[in-house]
Amino acid sequence: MTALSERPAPTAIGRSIPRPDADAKVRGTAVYAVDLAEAGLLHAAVLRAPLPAARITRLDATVAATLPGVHAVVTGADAPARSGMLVIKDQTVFAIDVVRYVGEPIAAVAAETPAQAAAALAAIELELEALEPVLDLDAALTGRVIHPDWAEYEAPDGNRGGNVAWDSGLVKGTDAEWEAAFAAAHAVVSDEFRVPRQHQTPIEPHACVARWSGDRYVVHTSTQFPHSVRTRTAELLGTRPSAVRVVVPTVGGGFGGKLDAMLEPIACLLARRSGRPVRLVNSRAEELATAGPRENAILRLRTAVDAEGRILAQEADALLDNGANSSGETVICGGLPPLALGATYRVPLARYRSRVVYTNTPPTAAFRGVGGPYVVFAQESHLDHVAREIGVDRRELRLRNLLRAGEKMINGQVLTDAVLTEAMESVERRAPWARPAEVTPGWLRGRAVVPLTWLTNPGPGEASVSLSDDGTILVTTAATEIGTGAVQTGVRQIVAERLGVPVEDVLVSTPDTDAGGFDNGAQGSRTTYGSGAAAAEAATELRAQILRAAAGMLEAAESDLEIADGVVGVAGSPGATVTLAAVSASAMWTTGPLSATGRFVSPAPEFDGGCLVGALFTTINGTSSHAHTADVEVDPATGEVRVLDYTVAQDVGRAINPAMIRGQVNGAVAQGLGYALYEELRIGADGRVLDDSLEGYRVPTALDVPPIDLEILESPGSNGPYGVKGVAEPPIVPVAAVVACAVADAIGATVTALPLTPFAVLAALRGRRP
Ligand code: SMO
Repeated sequence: MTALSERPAPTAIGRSIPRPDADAKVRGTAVYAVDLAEAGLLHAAVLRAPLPAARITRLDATVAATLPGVHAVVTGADAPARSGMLVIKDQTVFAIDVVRYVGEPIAAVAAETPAQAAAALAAIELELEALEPVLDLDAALTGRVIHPDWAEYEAPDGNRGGNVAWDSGLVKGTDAEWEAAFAAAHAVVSDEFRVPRQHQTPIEPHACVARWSGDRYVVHTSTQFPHSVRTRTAELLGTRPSAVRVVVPTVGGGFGGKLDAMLEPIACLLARRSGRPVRLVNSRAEELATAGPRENAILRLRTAVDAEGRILAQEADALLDNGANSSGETVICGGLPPLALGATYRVPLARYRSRVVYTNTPPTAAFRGVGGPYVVFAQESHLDHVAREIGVDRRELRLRNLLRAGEKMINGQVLTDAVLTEAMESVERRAPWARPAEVTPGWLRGRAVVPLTWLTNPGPGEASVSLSDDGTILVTTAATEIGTGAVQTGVRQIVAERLGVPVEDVLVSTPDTDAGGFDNGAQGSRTTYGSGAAAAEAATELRAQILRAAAGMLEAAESDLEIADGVVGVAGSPGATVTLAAVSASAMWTTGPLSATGRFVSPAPEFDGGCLVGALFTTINGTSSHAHTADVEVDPATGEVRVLDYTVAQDVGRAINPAMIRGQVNGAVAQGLGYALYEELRIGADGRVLDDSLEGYRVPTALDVPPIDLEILESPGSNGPYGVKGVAEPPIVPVAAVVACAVADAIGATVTALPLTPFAVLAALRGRRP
């Protein structure tokens, strides 16, 4: 492993080239899905459920359909098929017979103007008979069953039943070992943690324009994962995936919230029914109320340690809120808590359980880091509690339990490429644990340090690379640039490096499921890694084709050729060159156009399947190492928390574009501070999401973010192109843990809930130990 600054001079790799899409975004000329318009466009609106649990006793749209300007009205009768995100098919486009959350679509209309659409919605006759809503996670375990037909839904074999959508776990060690560990323990510590929902809050809400082309649906939409939208839209509309074409304009952010089909099936139905293009855009209130946030959760932890603070055994019980159906990734990510609890620290014996539970609340979904931010918040706050109980230094306790490269993680998988101790040393050099702190008079000061192992999504991808007649390179892929720079810099720089062309000469297609092959989407930091690997393989093959063609033109051996700056030359013969444009022209009428396709999927690492019980998430792919540290101060009079400085060491495998990495770390820390201090998507006692605007739902601004110091570490991973690992997702994961542990240090009491609003801090201060 080397620090970035020690590496030799870079080529296309390791250069902080500016993003080609930045200028249009900053000037406001980029075209997003919300901006799309076309001739004959109709405006759609969705009638949403006003109650969290009810029977639909009457639904009549006869009058609505006759109103001026109205071209189509659709309800559940028009879309009876069931789907779900990868696992349990418990979702329909519209509520059928039963309403399960406030905001659930019941009907939709398309009209000439938004006002006419609104008038038509108002004219739909809807009568509901209220049912007792199940809103609380603990209560859901024994409450009214939200999906009485759960056993009939299509789903893989697994432990589920009643309001438990999915029950999985991890058991390591025999009962005898377990009892012996607790009997021999120096201390046993228990805690319970509760976290609220966090909304992704992309600047661009969900938005799409759909057309019926006569035999297929064509939908332009704001998504992170066009092939997911294609498959899920098709399933919900009862057709085959190839009957849906998904095209993605500029995307105004996703953060995990745009992995699923949401508005697309509705817009497609209306487009087919009306024969006109249909635009459907969430208002900010609809976005907050219905676009799946990070799930709220409860985590209960109990840990046995020896006198030095070494973990002997750990028990965890996690309850994750699925909301009313499995349209988001919460079920599949329900297997994450057991893995995340044992990927950073050595846990010799474990009894971990994770249940994803139905409630009468809006379905939850993926958000950057999925369950990681709260699992790590709970684990780290709990370990600090352990350290205080037994009188061991909190940093020292972490170092004693930290996994080293070559050791096995909780699932029996060997932790390769790990530099956890180096990450801890990096933040120690930059912000020493024992450094003196200047305390503002009257304020309390606290400090925390958190190490982390995180993963990279292993999913498949395909990319094609072709040589154009002007010597430029076109990458055709469904990989989607959602604002991280992963496509516009990461993939382009990798291809430029492989082919010896300037980065400006690598162009990337618009994501379109008709053009690019399958791509697993912009999720889990996989774009530069997985889509980049597919593009790198294609570029390697194209390079061989170019050299073959150029060898004939230059009458030289292929092995003597090199490509630099878009020119093929013979090593040692400065005059013998041919441009890529000339190679293209020559190849055109001899071999045909030059192009190649590459593909990638990360092979599953070996793990101990025997310890996992019903888990859908089994391995920890493409591991990267991290350490974060920060100082906070707390005003004991008002409960205000100030984060004073923040230091990150992040192992990126190989830094393709350091400036983009810095941007992702800054953004992730900011988003993590929001989760730690401000953000809570509140649901009222009536099941309604209370936060209906960004005035009420508070995300951090530039004024809330302290200086962030970053050291980029490079410990190349075995699978990624040039050794890259996932970069953009992991830096949000430890942030709430760091802030909560630092606040706990400042106030002398364990923090057991987020966010740390002034009220929460004052309440914690009142409970503080003497
Ligand atoms: S939550 Mo992300 O889009 O892997």
